[in-house]
Formats: sequence, structure tokens, C-alpha cells
Amino acid sequence: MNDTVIKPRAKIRPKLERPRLHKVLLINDDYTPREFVVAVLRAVFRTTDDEAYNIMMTAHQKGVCVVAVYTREVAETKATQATEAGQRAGYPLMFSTEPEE
Ligand code: TYC
Repeated sequence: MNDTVIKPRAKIRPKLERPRLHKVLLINDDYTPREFVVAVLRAVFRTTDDEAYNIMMTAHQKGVCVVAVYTREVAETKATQATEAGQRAGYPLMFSTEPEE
């Protein structure tokens, strides 16, 4: 006789935390031409011309503007690429990242 009872096992579904998102910030400076900032925003962050212009003007007027939020790796890569584009052109254009909340 085989009295082994096989209980249906509940699916194991560990609760996974969503990865924290990081903001990419555009910092104003007095030297980088406006059109250059717009071009970098379009190329690296894939914004439209209007979005890029509004982000650039917000940083220009307030000193800093949030460009977008991504997972940490993507945020850091894009901030570095965008900052390096400015450096290659001889401008002090600066992007940084910070974790959200
Ligand atoms: N302030 C710059 C100028 O007047 C333009 C600019 C805007 C530069 C935003 C950087 O993050 C920036 N030419």
C-alpha cells in the first residue's frame, strides 16, 4: 500500500523590489551654447527638439533641470556620454545623476 499524500505545492513567488530609479540632471553653465545643449539632449536622451529646448531653458533659468529617470546603470552611462560630448567640443557642459527619493 502506498499512502503517500502529495500536497500541491504553492508557486514560490518571492517579492522582488523594483530597482531604484536615478535622475539625470542637467547643470547650467555660462559657456556652452544653447544649440549645443539642445543637440546633445536630442542625441543622447532621444528627446524631441521642443523637449530639449524646454529642458535646456529650465536649466538655464533655474540652474538645474531633471532630464529623465532611468535605472542607475543607464542614468550613469547617459550622463557620462552627454558630459563627454561637451568635453570633446571644449565646453564645460555637465550632467550628473542622483537616486530618486
Ligand atoms: N547658459 C548657457 C548660455 O547662456 C546655455 C546653457 C543652458 C548651458 C543649459 C548649459 O545646462 C545648460 N549659453
